[in-house]
Amino acid sequence: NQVRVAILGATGAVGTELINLLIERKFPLKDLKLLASPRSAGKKVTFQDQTLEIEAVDDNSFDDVDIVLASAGGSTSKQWAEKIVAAGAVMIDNSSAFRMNPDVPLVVPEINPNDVHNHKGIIANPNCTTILMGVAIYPLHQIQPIKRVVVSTYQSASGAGARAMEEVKTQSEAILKGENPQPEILPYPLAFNLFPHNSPLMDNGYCEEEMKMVNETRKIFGDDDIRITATCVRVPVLRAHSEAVNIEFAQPFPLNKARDIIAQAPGVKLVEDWQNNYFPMPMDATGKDEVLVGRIRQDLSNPNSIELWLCGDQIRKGAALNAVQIAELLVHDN
Ligand code: A2P
Ligand code: 11C
Repeated sequence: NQVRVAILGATGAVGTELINLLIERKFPLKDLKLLASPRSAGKKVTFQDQTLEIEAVDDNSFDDVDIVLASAGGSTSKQWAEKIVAAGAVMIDNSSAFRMNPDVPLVVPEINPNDVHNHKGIIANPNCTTILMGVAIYPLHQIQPIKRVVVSTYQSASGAGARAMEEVKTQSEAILKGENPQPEILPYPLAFNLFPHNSPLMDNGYCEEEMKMVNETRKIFGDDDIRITATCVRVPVLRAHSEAVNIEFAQPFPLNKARDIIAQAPGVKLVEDWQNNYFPMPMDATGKDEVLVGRIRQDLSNPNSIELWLCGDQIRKGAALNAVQIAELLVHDN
């Protein structure tokens, strides 16, 4: 059961991690094709003992491919989706282009694995902040339905791509030298700073990133009644996102029970050392598969609510790992 895979956006932050994960998880690869823009054509990528050349995506790129892992932005996904599906491949799309399309399953394997069966050629990978929160709170929702979530995010530069990560590094060095660097990728300086998320603002006062957390969580959970409000913020961290989550139920949720459930939940690791005030940190979540969850505590202002804090690698579980897990579900089911 060997699979021919193409990565669209192979030179990007997520694309690079997709290559690593396919190798690391021993995905049954028959062939791996690395696609990007014409800017990258001919560049070489070395992993383990293999060297592959990046190809510029074109009309024939998908003719001999079974699964396309796409992470090259929404407009590139929209541009190629029809060609990918017409070629008979399944597109696992990391962009937001098709997530809310009713014909496109939106999948987090720990939450709604069976939804992969309902695809018509495209399966969407949710937004990173949505995935990380969903993996942590869905096990609680299964025991006692969640009524309302209030979430604040602390999002790393990686969510804006490899070039944004580079910008934070060079900007930090420049500021330490006393210079005043101008941002080129992100809208404002992120080094030694933070700002509300850089996605477009909507008429309701929320930005797109915040509304993704609302709408995508409802779709993945299959529950349109959950009320969610989010504040998303970009912080000068390289590649793991953090979130403060307040979760309200219809009745009190016993803390010990919540802690036991989180400790056993798939894709989650409980990280709590109350004596030493040690809880999840983006530095510790970087490179890890699990979402780290801790500081589970009673909300003093509401007997029916609990608070928790989480960190997860935005590029791995927030993007590439979730996409590879979806591909694994497809392969195992065939
Ligand atoms: P390239 O490096 O050739 O520009 P990131 O999210 O880290 O910024 O990465 C974006 C990825 O999407 C890169 O691999 C980039 O390739 C790819 N990409 C961007 N625009 C296009 C396009 N028009 N066609 C194909 N790939 C694209
Ligand atoms: C961020 N979550 O951290 C975003 C990036 O819909 O996939 C990815 C946006 C998306 O900025």
